[in-house]
Amino acid sequence: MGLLTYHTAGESHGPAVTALVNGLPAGLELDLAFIDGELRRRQGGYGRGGRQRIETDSVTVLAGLRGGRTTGGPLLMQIANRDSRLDDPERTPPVYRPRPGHADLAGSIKWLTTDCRNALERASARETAARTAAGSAARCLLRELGIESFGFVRSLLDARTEVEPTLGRLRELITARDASEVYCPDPPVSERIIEHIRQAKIDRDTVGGLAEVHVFGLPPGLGSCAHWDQKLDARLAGAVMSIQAFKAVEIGLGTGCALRPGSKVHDPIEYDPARKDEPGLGFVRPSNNAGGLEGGMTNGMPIVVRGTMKPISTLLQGMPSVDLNTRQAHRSTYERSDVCALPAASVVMESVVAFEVARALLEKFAGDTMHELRAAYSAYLDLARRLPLDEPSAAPPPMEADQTER
Ligand code: EPS
Repeated sequence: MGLLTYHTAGESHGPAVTALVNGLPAGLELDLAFIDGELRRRQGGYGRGGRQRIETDSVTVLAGLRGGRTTGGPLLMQIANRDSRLDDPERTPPVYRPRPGHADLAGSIKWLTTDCRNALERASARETAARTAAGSAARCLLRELGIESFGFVRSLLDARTEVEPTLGRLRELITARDASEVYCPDPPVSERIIEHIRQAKIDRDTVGGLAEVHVFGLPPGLGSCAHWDQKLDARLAGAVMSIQAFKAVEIGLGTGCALRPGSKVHDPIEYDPARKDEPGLGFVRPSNNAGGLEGGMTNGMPIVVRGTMKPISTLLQGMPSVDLNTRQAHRSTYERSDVCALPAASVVMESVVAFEVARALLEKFAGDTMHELRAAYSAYLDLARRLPLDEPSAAPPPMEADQTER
């Protein structure tokens, strides 16, 4: 069985966007209602523009599924674009005045044209519908092993929730988040976020913010410290940074690590025998500044990832720019867009994070079928609980009085 990978194809105003997922084990029950539910969540959120009143995203599986279960072959999912008009020059004209912040300028020059259309169609966040489908399929796999995720909006401008998600409160938090028009599980903060978005719309401006994802129920040891490209924190950072309009990624305390000494950053290690049957094997940490990742590996605590989304680059008022044909100063072209897509981006972020976690899981417990995956996973946890396995003595040598840890 190969590595778990996915690729997307499709233009924003082409006939469809697609996701091709390779490497899912056979026998995974794909919850299509769940995937469609996530697609609908991605379409929502206060601050979206007119496009989402046209689209009703739903996945059509074209390959890799039989009787509701994966076959082991490539899984091809398609989401139709109702606003399909790529080859209609009247409704989808060339764009010669690049929007600062969008892919327009760099993309048109890259492909040696003054028309930004091809680049912007592919760079468009419409593509994140396909990523959400792929990530939600990965979440179906994670759920089989009791691994759950929670994505939400942490802040927008000065409105910030201090809520700290825990596995015990997961259902309650999901209900609160889903009752919020901006996917923030804190009603007073939610109201302030909506007010900021409303004001940005009045100002013909846009706003971004922070989205956050927590992943619960992980065993220690996913990812690897053995080589840089196997480090799960690096892969998560790459996946989150690849989401349209994301400009920064933090794990756990993140940039806050620079402001504290080590004793206030590192999470003490404790052992609670009552929790040895949990995926964390009983190793508990009173804090989680590491965001569940040490040495590029999961440590048994929840993964915590935060991403910074910049404000959408299509401003109703335009921005100073240059016409690529005349090289004369001209305000950038306005294309119908969103005032804020941060709530939607929190759904996309949950998807891309889940995909990387599923990938790391399948790297460690590779198998052609779900049977093999479940067996390998539980065999690993059994072995880890029985540590030490074959070391000559479990008792550590006595420490010299002057011996200090290096
Ligand atoms: C986007 C521009 C808008 C957004 C789009 C991303 O599209 P349109 O020009 O068709 O109004 O709606 O996002 C989506 C279509 C989506 O489904 O998220 C852009 O320029 O990136």
